[in-house]
Amino acid sequence: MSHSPPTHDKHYVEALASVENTIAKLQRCSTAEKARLHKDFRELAEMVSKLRRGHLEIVVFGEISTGKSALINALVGDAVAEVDVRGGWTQETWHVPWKGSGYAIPGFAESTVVLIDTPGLNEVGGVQRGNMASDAARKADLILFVTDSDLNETEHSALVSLAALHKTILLVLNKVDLYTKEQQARLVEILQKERTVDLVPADRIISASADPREKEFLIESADGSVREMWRKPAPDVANLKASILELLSKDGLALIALNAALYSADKSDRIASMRIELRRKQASQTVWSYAALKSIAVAANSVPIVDSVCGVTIDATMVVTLAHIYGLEMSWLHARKLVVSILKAAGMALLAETSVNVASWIFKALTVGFGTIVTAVPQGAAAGYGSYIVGQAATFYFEHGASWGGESPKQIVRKILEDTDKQSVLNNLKDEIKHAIRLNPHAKTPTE
Ligand SMILES: Nc1nc2c(ncn2[C@@H]2O[C@H](COP(=O)(O)OP(=O)(O)OP(=O)(O)O)[C@@H](O)[C@H]2O)c(=O)[nH]1
Ligand SMILES: [Mg+2]
Repeated sequence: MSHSPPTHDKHYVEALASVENTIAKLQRCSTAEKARLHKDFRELAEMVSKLRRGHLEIVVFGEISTGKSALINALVGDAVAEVDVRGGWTQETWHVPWKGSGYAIPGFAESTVVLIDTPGLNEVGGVQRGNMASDAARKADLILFVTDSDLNETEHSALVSLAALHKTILLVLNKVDLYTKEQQARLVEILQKERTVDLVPADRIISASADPREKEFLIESADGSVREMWRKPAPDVANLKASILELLSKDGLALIALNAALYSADKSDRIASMRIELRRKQASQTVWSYAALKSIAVAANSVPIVDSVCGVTIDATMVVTLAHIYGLEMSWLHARKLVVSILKAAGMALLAETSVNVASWIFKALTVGFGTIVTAVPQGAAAGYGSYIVGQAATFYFEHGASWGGESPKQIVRKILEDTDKQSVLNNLKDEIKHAIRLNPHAKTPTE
């Protein structure tokens, strides 16, 4: 099958490039990051394929039992979807090509319009299915938001979030056969003037009856006798179909381009924030385990802390590891310099924290329920605390692309010291030390 994407259309070309860029960004992620983002990766790949094939998705969305499935049947002109009075009937998102639409996206040799049926919102116990529906709506090029009455709270808030995503929405007031002409007009007016101001333009609120209830018809025979008969009127979705086609023929290509560009921007943000979160978590784990290691080493050797070679070695190794997490290469010498500059920036403040004299409160914190190792030498805890501060400062430095973010190291380190709750750091450190010792039963412990 040959497709010829509309390469002359600027927005289309830009949208395609933007999705492909986001995919490239994802490919540069670490293995751990990729594992977290595999769903996004699959969805972006689908988006590229959708753009290349000229695939336009209309998602039918709304509360349970508003007639979403019936609407698809009426538009397609065939009973393709199961319809039932029981709310929550549609359990899965599924799609059907809308061949009879007669619409082709300009610039494509072959394009498809698909209608996507979704499970209804607000189904009892259907949170997961509700999320499925919202996921589909987020990907939609066009949304048919179906209601059968005035909007309730759930519908209104769903509409607000879709509008916030800049989705193009047609609000369908279905089941109008159940209302008198006056009631219908009043409902449309309320929807237009009160419920959807700034959310859906007034001319995008459309009445329909996808599966009208049986009605009593009076049938007159040739002999003049009249009999009553119950019949189901034909569905009435003509206005809806006309509105959809008008919208598509005006903006079809722009819709898929806009949607793809927004989708990829959203994914790109998600990748960025997930990366920050994941790196922060890894960095924090690294800092804790090095701080524990430092405590144990210092306690075991009873060496002076701040200017001990052993101490700086551990901190510098921690810094090299942190640099690595942030995708930066750092020589050991460079790392050592950074450690020294952080310690210098901390100056008296950290020296005071780590001095033996003021370490008695640390001592107290660490004796509770814990044996020899750190209690014997309170410098151990103090040293661990120092490493923790160095680790925090180094994390800040790498998170800001190996810079102090326009501030002086002194300002940053001071701020970290101010914001740190010593007691909880020490409690945490105690747990880390226990954990480290449990993992390494051969760890040297000082004698009491
Ligand atoms: N009177 C009337 N009833 C309708 C209309 N459209 C749908 N219904 C009825 O409403 C009920 C629900 O229709 P569905 O199409 O299954 O509704 P849905 O929104 O897909 O429901 P879920 O899949 O459960 O979320 C069925 O009994 C339909 O016959 C309509 O235009 N008028
Ligand atoms: Mg349904």
